[in-house]
Amino acid sequence: MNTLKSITTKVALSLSLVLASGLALADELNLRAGVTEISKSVYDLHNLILLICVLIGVVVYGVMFVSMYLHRKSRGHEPAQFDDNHVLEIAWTIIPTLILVGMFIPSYGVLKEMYNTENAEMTVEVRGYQWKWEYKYVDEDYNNSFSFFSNLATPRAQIKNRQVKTETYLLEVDEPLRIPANRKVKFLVTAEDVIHAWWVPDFGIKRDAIPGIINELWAIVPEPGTYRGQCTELCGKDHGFMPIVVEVLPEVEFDLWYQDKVAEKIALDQSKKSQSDPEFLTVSSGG
Ligand SMILES: [Cu+2]
Repeated sequence: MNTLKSITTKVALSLSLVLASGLALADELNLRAGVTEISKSVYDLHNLILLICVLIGVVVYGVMFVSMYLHRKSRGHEPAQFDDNHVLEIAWTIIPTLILVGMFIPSYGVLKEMYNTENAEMTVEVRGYQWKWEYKYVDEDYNNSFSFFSNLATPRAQIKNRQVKTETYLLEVDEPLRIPANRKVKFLVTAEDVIHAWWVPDFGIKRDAIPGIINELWAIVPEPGTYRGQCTELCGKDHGFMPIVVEVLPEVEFDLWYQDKVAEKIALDQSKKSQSDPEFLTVSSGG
């Protein structure tokens, strides 16, 4: 009796271990849930559709293998001779249609929300270049809009294998895109030279950056932090060297940074103007 008990315990333990490692692997291979409402709805939708597909697979292949096994030749089974069966034909037309409609309804809701860029509180133009990104903050007063490039900052020694590669290898930039937490930010995605694609997995957003076309995206990120992404359209030899880093700042901190950037931009414009326009120089030095 004790032996049976110990065997049962061992089997139960091994089964739960297999199940746990299977779940861990599935979690690792699965889509990530991300941090925004949209990325979470995409994740839930993905799980739901995957579950429906797996169930359909189990039922269809189950019926197929069971009927092949039960009606095999060695059992002396005679093949059926009927031509058509209206009940079956109607059933295999209506059931998949209902399943598709059932998948369409939740998908449509998420897609519609993903494309809803209305009521954004700020706008950033994202422009892809071979091989870097440019971010332009479109200010209400257009003259105060400022922009900067975001270049790969991974040391060359790491790329050339002369230094140990860090965890964020090829995912570091000199100046990240900064956005505020809890505010709806609209991104206008385009490109200067060839087609790129802007993707931040944790935000659940990704759009092609196409020269001459502006694609819209949006995100509300609830948690401050650093989020990383990559260009996802093969755009040339350095395609793997144009990462995306988004630093989400608490609102107050962001506003201070934004004001500094605008002030810097105004100062730069004035110094440019004073260099190229002697009259401006006279007026400003006279005043
Ligand atoms: Cu690329």
